[in-house]
Amino acid sequence: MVKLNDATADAALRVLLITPPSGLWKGSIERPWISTQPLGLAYIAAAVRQKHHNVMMLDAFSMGLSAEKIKAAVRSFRPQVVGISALTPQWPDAAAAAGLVKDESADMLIVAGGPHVTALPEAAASHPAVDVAVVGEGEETMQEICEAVAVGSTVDSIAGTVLGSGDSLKRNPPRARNMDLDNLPFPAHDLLPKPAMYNPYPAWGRRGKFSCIISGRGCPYGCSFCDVTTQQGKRYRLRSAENIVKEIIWLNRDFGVSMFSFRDPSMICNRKRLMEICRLIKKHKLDIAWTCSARANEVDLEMLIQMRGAGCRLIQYGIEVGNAEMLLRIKKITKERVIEAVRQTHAAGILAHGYFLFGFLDETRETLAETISFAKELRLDSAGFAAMVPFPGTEEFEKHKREGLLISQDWRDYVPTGRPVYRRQNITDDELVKAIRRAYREFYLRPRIIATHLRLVTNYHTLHNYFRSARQFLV
Ligand code: B12
Repeated sequence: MVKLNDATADAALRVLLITPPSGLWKGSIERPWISTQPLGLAYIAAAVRQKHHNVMMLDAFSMGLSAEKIKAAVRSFRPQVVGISALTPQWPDAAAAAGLVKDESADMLIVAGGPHVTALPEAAASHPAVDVAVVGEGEETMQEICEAVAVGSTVDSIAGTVLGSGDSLKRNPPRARNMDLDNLPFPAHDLLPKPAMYNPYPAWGRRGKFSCIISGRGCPYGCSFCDVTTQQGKRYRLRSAENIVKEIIWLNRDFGVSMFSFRDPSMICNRKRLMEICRLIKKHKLDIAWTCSARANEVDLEMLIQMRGAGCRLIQYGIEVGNAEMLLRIKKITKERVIEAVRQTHAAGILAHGYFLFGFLDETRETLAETISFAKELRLDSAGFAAMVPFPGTEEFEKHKREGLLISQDWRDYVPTGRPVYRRQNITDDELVKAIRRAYREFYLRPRIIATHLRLVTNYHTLHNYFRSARQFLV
């Protein structure tokens, strides 16, 4: 039974929330060159604070904090509960952070959460330094965990958690999804580093402070390589336009943020709400710029014109592949529709970015070449090319596991630029890596693209990021 000592009973708790720094597992920290606010953890912070606990956040990932700095924070804040968030490649660092915190005091309750923990909660719970693994969206679960600790009762039976290991493993019933996202407090931006610390996506063409924002949760598409559906379910749960614009106004007035990145899979999925968001941004005369992701089948010219009028600068389309049959299977969309969406995006004065993935199971040399040609033919302004990684929690992971194709379950390798984690049927690892480099070279080393990007370099960070990208992908 997991229970803290009774000294904490009935008191407001001190709760520390951490994103693990990259490289903690090996003792040498690397600060990421693109970073954004960890909104999930900031939502947890806001929910816990709503219950009158004292919360400290350490975005050790974005800040590249050392083990010593984390230990120092633990010693001075003396938390009773520590929450650690992890994406799949961050799990070894999250586990190292849990161990490091536990070494400071065995009395602290260590709670792990986030996409990796949601996909593989039993493995997370089995780690010796982890007391509780939280599955899925964690606001209410974390509130209940803190409540139990505060009154000195057990945390063993809280919905949405997994505890213990081996024969003592306990999987509690899942937590019902929150259907009214407007009721959630806004993410605790005041507990995060200042917006200027974060380095957003480079191709903006605007100077200013930046923040991410989430307009809803869930995604009905269930793409085989994406784990948002596992995390958040198939049904769209949307915040209202008023609630979203209220958060934008708060971030704009109190934090000076003027660049926003909507990070849900598709914030344009509901046309009526999108139009209302655009109307409210204009009504409040907000001088902001924003980007969002979208599916090519969801846009039309009228909608795009309204979006541009409300400050939309860039749309990131998940296009993935260039072979017509694969595209239909993976994204349920035709090449013609994608071409039309990019044309309409430009007609409305918005930049178009395309994401492409290489290395699906039936990928061949020919389909790799088709993806590169399609990316160029589309007249996109920028593009990202990456190896498809079968993240736990996705259909691709299950398929590769079933067919015995996974060659690594070392989660550090699960990054699009990492060592190959699975065997492909028709192409070698070398062919895959070469195709990605070729894609970057052929896409970016064209006069039109170079001219576009020279116009978008507005500050030192952007320039620095271009150099980093060029070194990584072109050289
Ligand atoms: C912004 C973002 C990033 C940012 C910031 C990540 C962060 N820590 O928030 C950055 C740029 C760093 C990033 C990087 C990567 N990302 Co990313 N990212 C996202 C994105 C678009 C939004 C995240 C978000 O704000 N979600 C909304 C909030 C509300 O949800 P949440 O973060 O999951 O948090 C909730 C729960 O997970 C839980 N929770 C989270 N933490 C904790 C902690 C505790 C203690 C508890 C109790 C609960 C809890 O409660 C939260 C609130 O409900 C998501 C897609 C998505 N829409 O979610 C992908 C996503 C999280 N990323 C993903 C991936 C694959 C990556 C990369 C590995 C690859 C890449 N895309 O380059 C890298 C990893 C970098 C590295 N070296 O570690 C995958 C995760 C898959 C997986 N199993 O890990 C996602 C789901 C995208 C996808 N389509 O599959 N990413």
